[in-house]
Amino acid sequence: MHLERIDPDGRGRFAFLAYDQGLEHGPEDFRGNPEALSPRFVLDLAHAHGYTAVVLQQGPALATRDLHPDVLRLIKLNGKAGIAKGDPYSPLLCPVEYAVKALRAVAVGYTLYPGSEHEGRMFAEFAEVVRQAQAFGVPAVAWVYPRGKAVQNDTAPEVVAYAARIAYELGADIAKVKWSGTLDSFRWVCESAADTKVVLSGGVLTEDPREFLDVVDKVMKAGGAGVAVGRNVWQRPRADAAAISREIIARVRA
Ligand code: FBP
Repeated sequence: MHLERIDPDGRGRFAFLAYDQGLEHGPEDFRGNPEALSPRFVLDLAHAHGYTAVVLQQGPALATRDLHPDVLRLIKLNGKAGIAKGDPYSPLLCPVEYAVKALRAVAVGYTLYPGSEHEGRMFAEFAEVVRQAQAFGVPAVAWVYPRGKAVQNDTAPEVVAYAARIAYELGADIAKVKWSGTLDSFRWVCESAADTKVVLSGGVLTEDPREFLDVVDKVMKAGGAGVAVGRNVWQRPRADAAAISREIIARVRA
């Protein structure tokens, strides 16, 4: 029931435009396309191309509260900067209630780092986010990124499949995971998530957009539910960002 707002046709296909990298990676990510320093750039794209929702932290969500009211918002509830090294912990920064009532969230997101020595705190916080999200009738999306000194290879198929399964076990509606390298292995990732829908995490900008679109094709063939992409869209100048957006949406909606 609570997926309705972000899945009006009930097909279980999603194209999220992720814009939380300003916190996670810092302004370096915007250097190649300074227009993207403002969230207006991604909101314009989402408005023009029909992304399912944009992913925003509290600050950009507040700053753009009245911009493009038709564009749905997935509010990222936790986050951390990329400055400290070591096993990551990403604390809850925004409660579900505030996201829904003040920031117009139609979905909420939380990043888990399985393998980190702090995984237990994040699992517990996310489990509570799921319960709150159920109470407010919004879907909970888990970014699941195995990370920390215990994790040798975060894109190995068995590691990505485990990430997808963790999302299911904790009650996520949607899991956002990294590409596991092949169509067959990603099929196993999607199967491992059982009833939780799996979307691809975009990753670093590929110079040739066809390289990224080829991965999107494989994800959809493998049973993926779509993408949550950021840099591969908004690190391109406006015309190129529009062009790749059309291609992404066409593949996800096909
Ligand atoms: P991209 O499409 O730009 O890779 O964004 C996906 C994302 O999950 C963002 O939502 C998040 O800010 C970032 O990647 C985290 O990246 P990292 O894997 O470097 O922590």
